[in-house]
Amino acid sequence: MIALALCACGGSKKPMETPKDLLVHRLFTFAENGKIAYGHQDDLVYGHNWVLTDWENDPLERSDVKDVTGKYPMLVGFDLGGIELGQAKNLDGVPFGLMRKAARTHVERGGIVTFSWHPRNPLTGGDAWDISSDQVVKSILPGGEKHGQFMLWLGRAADFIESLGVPVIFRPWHENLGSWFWWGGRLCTAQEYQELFRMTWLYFTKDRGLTDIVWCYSPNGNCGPEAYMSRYPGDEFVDMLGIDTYEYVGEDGLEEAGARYMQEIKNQLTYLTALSYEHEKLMCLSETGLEGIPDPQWWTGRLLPAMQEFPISYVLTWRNAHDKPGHFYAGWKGFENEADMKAFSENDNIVFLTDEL
Ligand code: BMA
Repeated sequence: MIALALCACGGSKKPMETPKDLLVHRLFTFAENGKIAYGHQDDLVYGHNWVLTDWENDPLERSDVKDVTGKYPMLVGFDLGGIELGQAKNLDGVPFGLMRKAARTHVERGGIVTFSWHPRNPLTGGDAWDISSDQVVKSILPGGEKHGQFMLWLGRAADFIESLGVPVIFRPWHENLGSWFWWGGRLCTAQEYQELFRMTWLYFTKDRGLTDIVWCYSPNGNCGPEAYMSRYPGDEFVDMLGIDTYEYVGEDGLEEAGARYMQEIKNQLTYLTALSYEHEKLMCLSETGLEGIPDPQWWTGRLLPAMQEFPISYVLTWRNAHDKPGHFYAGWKGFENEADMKAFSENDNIVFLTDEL
């Protein structure tokens, strides 16, 4: 972990001083001590069977994760989808005002926030999953017909992040090896993808001076190191190597799905560990989960043993939707398999908000 120690102070000998330096150092310290912080998408803003209505006057003390484990997650993830159009709510109905309040509240409590972004398709007007054209990325790069409009979109995302006033982990253009988003593998060339990532970084960092951002590159998993690096934007633009990998239950059933998932996690984190040393980057399991958690020992029997040997700073499970009953990736009060998540939260190597390092 010596190599990572260098990156914790920006790869130079300058003292750690900025909010970003402190956040990087904190993330590094988890990994250095063999700990993994736990994160949950959209925690604090809604849960499996509740949603905040009068959020301006709410102390934001509700959390499915806290209901089950007694503790808030160390990280909370939010999604910016919709900010690009200046919408009041994101693509999952979360008011951006609430998101800002929740992010600040969580950081004040000692937590860490991370942002993903499912922006709409700037060429067709469809959503992030509109893959009807393979010209979208090209159209928003300099010289492209949608470049000007897209820079306005980047501007709105930057305005929001700036308005938070707290350091964040940002992982734009995620799951870019699959072809389900308009920036995906078959929808643009590697060079176009890299230009998009660098253009985003340059705009935020240089044009807007938003330097308290930890940039995470997070392709979807099920690939090898060559594929992972094939669209890597470059060391200058990335602080953290992430991977998004889910468990899917196929016709062969839960047992096989769990075994397959564990193997995939181990394979991916093995090469990611090597890459993180080589490139002096932090690493994380940026998204994971088993939808509906039908496996009563998923947390302690699958996730924990698959990831615990690797120096990832955090793992984040996806959201507990309030409007899609089976779409949840953390326990909730009354869920039949909730005890296993509580056991996971009591493991010495898993860090929730109030846990001591
Ligand atoms: C997906 C699902 C969708 C959601 C999107 C963005 O994985 O959870 O319901 O709209 O993420 O949060």
